[in-house]
Amino acid sequence: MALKTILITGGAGFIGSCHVRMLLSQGDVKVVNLDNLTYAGNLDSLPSNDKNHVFVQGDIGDSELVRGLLAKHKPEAVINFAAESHVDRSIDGPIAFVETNVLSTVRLLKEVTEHWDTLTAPAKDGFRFLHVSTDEVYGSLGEQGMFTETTSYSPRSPYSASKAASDHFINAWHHTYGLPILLTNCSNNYGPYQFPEKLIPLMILNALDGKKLPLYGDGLNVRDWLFVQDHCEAISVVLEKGIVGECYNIGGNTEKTNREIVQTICSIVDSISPLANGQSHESLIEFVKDRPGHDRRYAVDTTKIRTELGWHPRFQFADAIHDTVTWYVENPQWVGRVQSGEYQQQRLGLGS
Ligand code: NAD
Ligand code: TDX
Repeated sequence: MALKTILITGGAGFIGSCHVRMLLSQGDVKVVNLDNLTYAGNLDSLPSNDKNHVFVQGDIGDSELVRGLLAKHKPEAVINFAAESHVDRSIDGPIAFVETNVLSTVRLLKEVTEHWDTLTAPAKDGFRFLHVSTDEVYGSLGEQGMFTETTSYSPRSPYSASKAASDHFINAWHHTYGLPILLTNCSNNYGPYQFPEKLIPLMILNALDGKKLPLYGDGLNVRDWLFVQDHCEAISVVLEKGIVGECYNIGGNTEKTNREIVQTICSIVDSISPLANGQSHESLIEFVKDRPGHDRRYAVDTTKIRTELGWHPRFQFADAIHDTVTWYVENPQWVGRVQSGEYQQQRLGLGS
């Protein structure tokens, strides 16, 4: 029987690579992985030799390339992970966020729609375009309440504004052209292979190196945390069972202040690699200038995906954060190549 083919975009990034590894481990899916290898893309996070994995270095906004890939591989689904994803970078340089998260995403949508238009039943009916988005599009919460799928969009950073724009285009493409879309809005992910600009891997690696642990503002901003494997499983469930045109919130029901997160990481690192002076790694915490426009709290109501699609997270925070810290300790080669910048030689065609 022919394998199912899925076009994954951004599959060399943190969540996309987890999804690619998960699909390949199932053995019954061919993955075409389109990623232009920005600083966030890393081929070290992917299997180097799997016959069901076709890696293509390229931009989702390269219409000719995307057209050719769709015609050649005829995927049953496209999952769009490709994006500029870091809020701090969006504050320093918003244009790249508009270029990728809005313009290139719309170019991708246009090519996918033209391809879908050429299909006939049953391939046309079964086709899906799943866009991976974030809870940040809903804005910021006070001490109470949670985001539901009907919460109005109120993005407040250049990153979340660009993701909100892409979500609107995804919905518009469904309503205007009939493209069978699915949309997911997920909370903060953590786990292995995350680039150390994000809170959790940054704090793990700084603690292990005995460096300062910079907490923005008072450290009391709240995020809901989900282990990356849970997110990828939720995406597969939405792809398989989600109703076309619908949006599904995904989250871990694990609200933590940033300070709690860092304290947890410190106590794990204390047990693995104690500081020479006998103090806890918490002594390395430093309160620094707040992020401009820093959203105070995110919390996600996941009733819809739980009750309608039967998904729920499998991983407990206490176990998964411990395993995440251990992963960074046990993978010095991945970490070292990221820290030295060597991993980027791949995209320059200099490495193997
Ligand atoms: P990431 O930054 O780790 O990876 C993004 C990947 O996309 C990289 O491999 C990069 O090379 C690639 N890419 C960027 N621009 C591209 C382009 N124009 N063409 C092709 N490839 C391109 O991001 P991530 O954390 O894995 O996030 C993946 C998706 O999930 C994003 O859409 C993000 O908005 C969303 N999301 C992330 C989180 C989180 O906590 N990390 C939470 C919810 C939603
Ligand atoms: O050094 C730091 N110190 C600090 O206090 C960093 C990098 C972050 N923080 C704070 C800011 C946030 O309140 O920690 C929290 C998490 O920060 P990030 O890891 O940058 O994530 P966030 O801004 O919440 O956005 C993330 O989750 C939602 C992802 O980057 C997005 O792609 C996703 O959509």
